[in-house]
Amino acid sequence: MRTTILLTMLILIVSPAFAQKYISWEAEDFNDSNGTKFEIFEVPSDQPGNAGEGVDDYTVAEASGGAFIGSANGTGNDGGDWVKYEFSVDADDWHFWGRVIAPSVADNSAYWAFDAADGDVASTNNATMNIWDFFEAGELRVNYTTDWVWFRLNTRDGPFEGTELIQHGDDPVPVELDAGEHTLHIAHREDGTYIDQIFATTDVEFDPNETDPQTAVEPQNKLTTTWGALKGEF
Ligand SMILES: [Ca+2]
Ligand SMILES: [Ca+2]
Ligand SMILES: [Ca+2]
Ligand SMILES: [Ca+2]
Repeated sequence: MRTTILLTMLILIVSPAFAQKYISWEAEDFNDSNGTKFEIFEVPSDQPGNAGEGVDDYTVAEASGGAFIGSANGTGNDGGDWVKYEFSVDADDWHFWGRVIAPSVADNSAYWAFDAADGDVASTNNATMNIWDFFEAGELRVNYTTDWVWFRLNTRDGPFEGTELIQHGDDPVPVELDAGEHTLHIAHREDGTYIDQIFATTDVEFDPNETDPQTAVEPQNKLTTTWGALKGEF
């Protein structure tokens, strides 16, 4: 009887871990790149601020995997440089997030595209490419910080009909992906913008600013831990 109760509790505890799906990778672990504007920085990393925007020079003390990508202020905007990630998912609606440092309105965006041909990737907003803004809307600019923040993937005008993405709305629009292999290109837009990690989940409610995705992407470890603890009870 006690075993049945414990097993029922166990199922209730671990079920959400199996119902949810997650993927994540380090921004510095790109599969391919073009150009030289995206650098890999290892922490601690001193970065120039943006005097025109009131951002003092600062040090990035921490990053997942010990490194992140971006371009220091002074590198110049746009340029067509890009990094590419190859990944594989189940068919589903995926909510993408990025762990980003965006300290001012002049250091807070990148371009992106899913499943684009390398030759179509450019530093421009067109039918293929999108702008990913970080605290761009006027009312959000009070949030500028040199600390890492998780941002939902968003776009100013969308590449896919019907999938306008909302940055901070109550009803965020996911990216609908078929089963199998996909690519994500991130192309250079504003210097002084840094990316540490990319994370995606099918759970619309999941907020990586509240729960470290590292705990979510390793449900196997959590299950092992739970079983180990329960064995002690028996
Ligand atoms: Ca901007
Ligand atoms: Ca800049
Ligand atoms: Ca576009
Ligand atoms: Ca990283």
